[in-house]
Amino acid sequence: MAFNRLTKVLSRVKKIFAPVHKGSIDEIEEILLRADVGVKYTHRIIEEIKKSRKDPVTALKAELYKYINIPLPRPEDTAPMVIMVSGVNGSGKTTTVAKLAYLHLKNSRVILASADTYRDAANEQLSFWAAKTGVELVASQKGQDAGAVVYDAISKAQARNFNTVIVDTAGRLHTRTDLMAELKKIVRVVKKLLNKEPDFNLLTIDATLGQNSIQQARIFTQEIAINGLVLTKFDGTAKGGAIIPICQELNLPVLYLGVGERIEDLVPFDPRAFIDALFD
Ligand SMILES: Nc1nc2c(ncn2[C@@H]2O[C@H](COP(=O)(O)OP(=O)(O)OP(=O)(O)O)[C@@H](O)[C@H]2O)c(=O)[nH]1
Ligand SMILES: [Mg+2]
Repeated sequence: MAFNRLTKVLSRVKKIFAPVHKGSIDEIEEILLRADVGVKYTHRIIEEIKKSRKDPVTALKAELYKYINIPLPRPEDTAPMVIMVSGVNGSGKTTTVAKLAYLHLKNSRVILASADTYRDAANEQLSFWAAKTGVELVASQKGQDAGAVVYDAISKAQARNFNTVIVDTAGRLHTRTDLMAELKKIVRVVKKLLNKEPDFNLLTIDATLGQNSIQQARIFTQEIAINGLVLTKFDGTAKGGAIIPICQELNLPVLYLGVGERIEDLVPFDPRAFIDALFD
């Protein structure tokens, strides 16, 4: 993404750490807690700032970087690339799938799999986005087997040389074991057809929930091999500091930030640019 555009989109992230510029150590501690960094990491960070010989802003930036710079998944070099998106209800999956399609369209032939066969209007919602971006879609009907939809999408990709398959899945509470089994089934279908896990197995997390999102996210990571996070609704949230406990407790990198409801409102995550955006 062009640097200017990145800066512009990131400007929608709340500058939760701007007051640090003028803050005492006690005030910095309060700012971190208010931003939902959490007690554990706030204490660690404050200790490091006290020990550091750098100024507090530089020291804090270095600490933040340490916590959110997590190794990225390495996709296999075999087509089609598969991106699967799951998460709890309303966390922004379908919107993220549409945004990802828009991003990948520029240098790839993209096909969407509408594998949310649970909710009434799910297929309509994704069809709307597909039409808007002009991207190919394998539609579904309510009650249809989600694995079958993914099977069709991958088969179509293989037959017609699509190189990116993006899979939308049904929103599910992490406590619904039947729905968690369905996610595993989708993964099995991918494995069977392509002899690999989804290259990007993404979990959407609603950033406005802050640290409260961690427990439910953890269950997903125990069920399927999630390898990256998308923090949605990051525009305007005051709890953006929760990114630290989220990355650390789940031991997963953030790959994208959702910063609005429009199709272009998804930013590939760059830790340094992101940290700078929190300060000024
Ligand atoms: N402000 C803002 N709103 C977002 C963002 N991402 C998604 N939304 C909104 O959040 C709501 C839910 O988004 P969906 O994409 O339908 O969420 P979902 O996870 O697919 O929902 P279910 O399929 O019902 O589980 C919609 O109103 C979106 O416009 C974002 O980054 N910022
Ligand atoms: Mg959805």
